[in-house]
Amino acid sequence: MTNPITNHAPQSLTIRTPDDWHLHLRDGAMLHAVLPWTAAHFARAIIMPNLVPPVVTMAEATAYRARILAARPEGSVFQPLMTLYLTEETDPEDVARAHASGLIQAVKLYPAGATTNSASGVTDFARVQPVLDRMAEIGLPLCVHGEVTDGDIDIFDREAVFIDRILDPLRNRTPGLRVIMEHITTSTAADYVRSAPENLAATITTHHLVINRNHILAGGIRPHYYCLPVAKREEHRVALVQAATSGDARFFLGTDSAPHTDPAKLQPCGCAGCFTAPNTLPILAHVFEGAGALDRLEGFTSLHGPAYYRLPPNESHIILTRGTPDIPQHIHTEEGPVTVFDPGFALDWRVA
Ligand code: OTD
Ligand code: ZN
Ligand code: ZN
Repeated sequence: MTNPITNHAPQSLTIRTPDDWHLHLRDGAMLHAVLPWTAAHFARAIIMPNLVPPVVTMAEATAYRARILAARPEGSVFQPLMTLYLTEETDPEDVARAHASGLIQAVKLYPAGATTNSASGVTDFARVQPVLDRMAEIGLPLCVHGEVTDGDIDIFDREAVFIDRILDPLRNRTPGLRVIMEHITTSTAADYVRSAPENLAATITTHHLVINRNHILAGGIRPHYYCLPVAKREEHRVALVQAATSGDARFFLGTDSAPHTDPAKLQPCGCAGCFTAPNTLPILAHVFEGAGALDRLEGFTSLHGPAYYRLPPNESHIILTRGTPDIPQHIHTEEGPVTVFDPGFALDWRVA
């Protein structure tokens, strides 16, 4: 099935309703504008806590969850799966309570300064060890933004250096801690995930399956492709497609859909993030079909994630059909327009 445009190409595909295991919904007007796009295709999503100020405590996550539920479109049953933002002041008992109550599914580790709104992240990893130990004890997963932030490390090397200097030592001194490497961008990270027999998985974004660094920088700079971790060489994109389409249950979808208004992106120091919530499923169908792996799409979008998070897969299904999806180039928000990620190829799958 290497040529998708044959008469034998499937015309429809029914899969369990997908979940998004890494999503930025923001707050206020932006939350209201972007949530319907995710709720239209996804049953659940792991909600990233990098608001300003960040979602650090159980009380803050409770309040944020209520705001998300209130912003759902009429009739939507979308479920936000909450996370707490790990800081050096995080109280292990607050985390344990939030987990025991069913409120949170994970804690998110940002190295300080690694990405958008990560200033309150971790600098001294010894100071968060009691939280990590408690999480290992209660089986609560840690989502990791895996990049070092040292100014002397080249931005294209930050993920690989993080694995050696931070992540591998952290996992070794915290036996039993269940880790998700978020938005992996390199073959190095994919290989590292494969090397672990247990307690390690990775999310892969929509955009890192599609763009490499040339798409951002060659022939003019394209701010809408700038995100963190920054896209790497083509060989790494190919390795990510291989991992995502392999059927290996350690890899699953986390879109990292991260909306910023056009004015925030198109300036001398523009914001990082790609807004992929509206067209992720058509893009993924295209990528998986191109890899001859349409039959593995459901695992990536709907089965591997729940299995790792120890949640049941969704009972409901969605149907993808052949045809051009109706997706705008940008959406309007009270804060300004937000450009939808352009995969650079025509989409011929849509969600029925
Ligand atoms: N990367 N933008 C954002 C977050 C992610 O590292 C991430 O998870 C954001 O805007 O919140 C981005 O490029
Ligand atoms: Zn991140
Ligand atoms: Zn993110």
